[in-house]
Amino acid sequence: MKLLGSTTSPFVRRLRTYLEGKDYQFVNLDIFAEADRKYLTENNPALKVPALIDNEQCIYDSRVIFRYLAEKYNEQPLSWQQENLLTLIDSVNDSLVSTLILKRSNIDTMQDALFFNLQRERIDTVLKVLDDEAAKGSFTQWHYPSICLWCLLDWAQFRELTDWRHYSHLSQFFELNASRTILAETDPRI
Ligand SMILES: N[C@@H](CCC(=O)N[C@@H](CS)C(=O)NCC(=O)O)C(=O)O
Repeated sequence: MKLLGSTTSPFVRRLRTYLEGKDYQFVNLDIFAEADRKYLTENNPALKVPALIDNEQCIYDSRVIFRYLAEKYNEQPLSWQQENLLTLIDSVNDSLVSTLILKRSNIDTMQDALFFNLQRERIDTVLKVLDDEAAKGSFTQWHYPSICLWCLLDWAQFRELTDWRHYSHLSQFFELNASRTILAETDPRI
């Protein structure tokens, strides 16, 4: 089994973290370089990472890949509440990925314009909800939604995209899990 990704993608890191101890090969791509882009196109025409190749089966999108892996390893599917948490986490992740790409396109992402205002509003609203969920104990266990949340927070910090440190429950959740070995092994800074 091969996981196509990059070391910096939070969507890939969540799966590498989930796959800790499992037998698979991580294929590290430079998704904006021509040669790797060709390989990525052949395996995921949506041109995004992650993608998973398991024998003849190729799966795109971290969410679908997680579903595939949970079934493969006979693990419990996520509850509807966890699916919703994942949707919230992904919504911030997607807004921040767009923000990063716009910044790299030399666009002022702090400007007062509809698209940018919508992203900022979503990010603030969702982080507040996730902070409340952390306070209620939704991320007490180290399950897939917790992994996804941790990878999002660390990536937002790494890329300096949004400051979430004033959310005390998110900060506490982050610190509590920061010493996990797999998170050091998948640190995008190394
Ligand atoms: N919904 C996708 C999102 C994946 C995604 O946005 N990946 C980013 C890297 S963090 C990417 O490949 N971006 C390339 C692009 O947008 O062109 C998933 O969950 O796998």
